[in-house]
Amino acid sequence: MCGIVAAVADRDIVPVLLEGLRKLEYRGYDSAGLALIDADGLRRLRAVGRVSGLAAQVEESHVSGHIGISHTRWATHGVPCERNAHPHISGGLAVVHNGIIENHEALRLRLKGEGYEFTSDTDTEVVAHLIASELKKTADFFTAARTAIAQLQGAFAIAVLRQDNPDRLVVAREGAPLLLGLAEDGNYAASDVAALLQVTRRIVYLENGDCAELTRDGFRITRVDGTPVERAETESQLSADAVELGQYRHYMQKEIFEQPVALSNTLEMLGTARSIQPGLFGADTESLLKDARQVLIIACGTSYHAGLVARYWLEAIAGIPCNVEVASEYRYRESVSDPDTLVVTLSQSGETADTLAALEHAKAQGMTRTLCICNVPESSLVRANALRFITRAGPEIGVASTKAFTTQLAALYLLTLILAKLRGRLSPALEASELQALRHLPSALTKVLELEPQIREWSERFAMKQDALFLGRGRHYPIALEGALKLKEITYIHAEAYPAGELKHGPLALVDKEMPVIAVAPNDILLEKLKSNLQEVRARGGELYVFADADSEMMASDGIHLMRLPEHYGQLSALLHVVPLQLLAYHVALVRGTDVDKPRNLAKSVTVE
Ligand code: HGA
Repeated sequence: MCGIVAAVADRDIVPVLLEGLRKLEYRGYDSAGLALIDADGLRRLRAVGRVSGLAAQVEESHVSGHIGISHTRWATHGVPCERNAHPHISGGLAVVHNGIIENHEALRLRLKGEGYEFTSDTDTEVVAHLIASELKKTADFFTAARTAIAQLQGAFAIAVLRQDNPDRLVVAREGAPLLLGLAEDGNYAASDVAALLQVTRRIVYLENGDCAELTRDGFRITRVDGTPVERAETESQLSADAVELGQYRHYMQKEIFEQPVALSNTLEMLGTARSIQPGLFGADTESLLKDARQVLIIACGTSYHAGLVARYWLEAIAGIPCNVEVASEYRYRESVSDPDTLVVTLSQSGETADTLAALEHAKAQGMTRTLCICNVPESSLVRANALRFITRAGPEIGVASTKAFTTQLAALYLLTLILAKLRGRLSPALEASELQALRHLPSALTKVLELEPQIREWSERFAMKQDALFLGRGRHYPIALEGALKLKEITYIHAEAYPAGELKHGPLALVDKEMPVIAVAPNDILLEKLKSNLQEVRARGGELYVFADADSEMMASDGIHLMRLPEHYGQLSALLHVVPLQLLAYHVALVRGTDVDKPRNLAKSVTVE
């Protein structure tokens, strides 16, 4: 989603701003802009579309400067167009903003009453006018900005520049990520470390409610009321390597094929051990998990589906009750809390606004046994949890999540084994064989990827369809959900998933010869039941595409297409069965010619509510 990069330094900061924005491009955005101060005063450039369009404008207008702010926008308020692109200006000041100002309507009314004219439909513009209005009461830029920010409701990260103070930037954070980067030649701020690794690894993470003033030689942080606070400086360990596509056509394809490596990296710490160390999740794992009476998993989108799979494992293997909640629902629901709940938050980026807020909500209810599974080590989520497991999938660029999902599942399986062990439900022999099964996953998954040519063939038949139905049972029902989500996200085909047993309670009415039905059919105890469900589809003329195991007793026949996964994988088969569904969505998208890595309307890390 939106990105912010800001700089005050001895060098020309324009190349730094542009490079920083490029590093954030994969998150998805619709327009880009920057503002800086040069000899002529405040300058602003904005472009709809890619950062390259903004870079072309920069080249044409030859702008340069030592202080500037920049932004990639993913519209929430007002259509994507140049007028709504950030920065927004009021008098001699410019503002960029990530997030949503919830009380923007009331503020807009008030500011209009004061005579301010609005030129955009965004919520952000009120921030610019509000600071300008506060500057009528005090000459101090930082004080005026803080006083304005104190009046904002909602979630935001903000950077402000003022012509009359050409040596300083003001930034603030409340519910959206923002950090400072400290360098020899100046100071920087951004919504993501990746944008600043080009200039520094010395990072100071702001906390919610922090405001900061940056100059070329230093910075100070206060709470919004002006009380000074200290925040620790850390050395970022993230890799600055550009994420290259290599032999692949799209990041999503690359990330699907990276899954065996991503899984071996994630599971590397298991080594050849026959028993699992609870410390994998942090030093206090044992004390926080031992007496937990239930598990509450909170997540959004694909991560939510990983949570749904884990529920089957946690209850069946560890014998612990488990609930899985969509973060945006949980955070506003009046729920019954139990302090002995282990709260597990899942997020690829660790910046998902709803998941972060839901975690805070859980903590406020007195639930302090918190654990996150996340793919970005230095993210807000990782810092907010008592325990953490970092999946080592590597940067995931494609908006449709793939390798983050399978590595989350591997981490959730480890969590299941640890809980089972702490609860006396894992014999040493079972523990050793489960660990062996995990270690074998990368090679099992490599074999599944060999199905790609057959899947490519199937994809031709889906490309002209308007709808698709996905069916699964048990822990493969969430895999059906994930398959439907992948298809929706990147092909724009309407897809729904059902537990196969629900078919005759409604969705069977949709089935006719135009409706492809995709079934996840591993060889488990529900296979016979599923086969009956599939017959019900076939009897109504529905065309079936079945992903079975090598040893499933199923035959292809008229209207039933069958593809066999190379081996049957017990509890872990969900990790394998999702892969052909990812590949199916990818190949259907290729046939339909959609923008695979940046599907319309979507963004990578969902940092707004
Ligand atoms: N609400 C602002 C910023 C949106 C945003 O943060 N997107 O990720 C706007 O619509 O411009």
